[in-house]
Amino acid sequence: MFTFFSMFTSLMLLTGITFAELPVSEPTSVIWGAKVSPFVRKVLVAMEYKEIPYQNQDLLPSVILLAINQEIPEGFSNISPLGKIPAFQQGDFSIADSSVIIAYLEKRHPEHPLYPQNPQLLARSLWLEKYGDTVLSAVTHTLIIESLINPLLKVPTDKVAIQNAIEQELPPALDYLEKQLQAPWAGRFFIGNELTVADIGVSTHLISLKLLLVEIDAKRWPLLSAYLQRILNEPSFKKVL
Ligand SMILES: N[C@@H](CCC(=O)N[C@@H](CS)C(=O)NCC(=O)O)C(=O)O
Repeated sequence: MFTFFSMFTSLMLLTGITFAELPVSEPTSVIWGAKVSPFVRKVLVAMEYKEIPYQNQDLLPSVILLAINQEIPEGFSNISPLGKIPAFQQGDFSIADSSVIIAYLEKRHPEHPLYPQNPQLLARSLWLEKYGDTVLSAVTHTLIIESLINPLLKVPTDKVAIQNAIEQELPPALDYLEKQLQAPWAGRFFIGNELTVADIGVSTHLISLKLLLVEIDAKRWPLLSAYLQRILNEPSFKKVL
């Protein structure tokens, strides 16, 4: 009798697929966090670049949800122990922190690598990612808190803090990045001609500046300003923005 099983086996013989090769459907990867966060954007761009399907679960950090009397989704504190965004969840596996998530994705999905193979270039790309996450993030953090979050919480905006961030803290950080684009190892991107985690880590904060209407002066930072234009034309960024 031609059963469903024999029909299935014949189909496999015809297509040359064996049982071991049958695609196992994986649980969907979920990125928790609102896209307005530069750190969430960082992970979403990495997912797009690596062509990993995902679902983005829009969510503000726990500290803000509490301040505006909104509920923290059940189980979120297990997924993100510090209540920060982004957090990654796939089935019963979860992990927080943008750099940790991208390192995991690189191991799990080595296609379209974001880490250079050369050890020194790898170190340089990790350094620039860290520079974005610390130095640039300090500036964007002040601007996001003062111009977006405080009005939401009905807290007065500290205009002096905004002015200091834009006029005192930002220019030397952009000077440093301009120099990095003159380095012998730089190309279209910070490290050669392929996108790396350095580009994602730095430009996610440059994009926050742009969204907050803080422009990079092309006269003072010509390479960086042209670089940001290139980044904004990259398909992985375009899909997230
Ligand atoms: N090192 C973390 C930083 C994440 C982060 O600070 N996210 C902000 C939103 S942009 C947040 O959740 N802040 C809430 C808090 O600090 O409690 C990462 O790379 O993911």
